[in-house]
Amino acid sequence: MLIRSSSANPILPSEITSCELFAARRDWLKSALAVGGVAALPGLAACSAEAQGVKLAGVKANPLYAIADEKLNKAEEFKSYCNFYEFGTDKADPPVMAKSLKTRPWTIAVEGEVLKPQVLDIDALYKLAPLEERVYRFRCVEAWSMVIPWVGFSLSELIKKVEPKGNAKYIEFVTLADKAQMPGLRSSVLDWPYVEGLRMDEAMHPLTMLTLGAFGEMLAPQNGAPVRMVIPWKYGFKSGKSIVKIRVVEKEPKTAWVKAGPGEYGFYSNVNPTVDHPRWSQGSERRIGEFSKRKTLMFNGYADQVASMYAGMDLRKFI
Ligand SMILES: Nc1nc2c(c(=O)[nH]1)N[C@H]1C(S)=C(S)[C@@H](COP(=O)(O)O)O[C@H]1N2
Ligand SMILES: [Mo]
Repeated sequence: MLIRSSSANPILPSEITSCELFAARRDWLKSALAVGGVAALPGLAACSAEAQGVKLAGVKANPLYAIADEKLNKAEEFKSYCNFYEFGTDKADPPVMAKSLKTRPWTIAVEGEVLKPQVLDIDALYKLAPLEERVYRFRCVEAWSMVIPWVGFSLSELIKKVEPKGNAKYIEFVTLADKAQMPGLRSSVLDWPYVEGLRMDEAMHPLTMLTLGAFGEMLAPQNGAPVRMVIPWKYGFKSGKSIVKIRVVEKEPKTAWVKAGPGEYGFYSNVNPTVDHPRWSQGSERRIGEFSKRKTLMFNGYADQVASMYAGMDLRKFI
């Protein structure tokens, strides 16, 4: 089991959440130190709390989701090898281009076929349910993978609160599309905003995680600050980053990747080593940091927990 001392250096996100506050501290530090040495201070380059690597307090490791015999990736690997097309299509773009993403104020609207629609402030989201650390395998369709200690809680905690109506069949995640902050939106590689979705039973599955942090810290901007999805048995692109809206809907959402390449991507996108992507064999994967390849597991190793949701479905057809 993974033991992580998250009570060391406990800073509540609500204590340091605004760019203004950072600016004020910076100015104070500058004058306190007078000229010299200011550039070496942490936290001067960027604006958002997340960019500073703020530690999360009160996070408990959930032993149900530990992975016994696979090593965690390094935080540096996770933070430097990223897919976040709003900040550029190269893996090295988001760590640089997302630095100044403004993550406060930030709200997340939960609406649609629900009895109690809500607009939640990001800091209220931190208090919605106890923060858990869960170690999940994460598999990108481009056949690389990592093992990440995520911090957050089951999405079902939030969905329960809005009370879906009887006709609620799917959930749609809409992520930030702000031209002023996201240079990647100038490209038409995807139809913005980046939209992803899940069937209701998938959304309510305990593994499906609303994620606020990783490696004991708030999510870095390039990893989807301030809030993203993580669905460990599906390809990485289902895990939308920097979410602003969750819609509960009746019909299967049109997702950004299905619109961009219906011949390459499907709505379900379950990790499946027996069905290849036209451009990447899905039978094996390269774990970032390892040299030789390893075999990809059905449902990314989560078959015991999730396979029953797809009983009777032809997974060659419903990709
Ligand atoms: N908004 C948004 N979310 C996104 C993406 C994106 O381009 N935009 N890329 C997806 C893809 S393809 C992957 S593999 C994961 C990568 O997450 P990571 O960079 O934090 O490892 O984010 C997913 N979420
Ligand atoms: Mo991906």
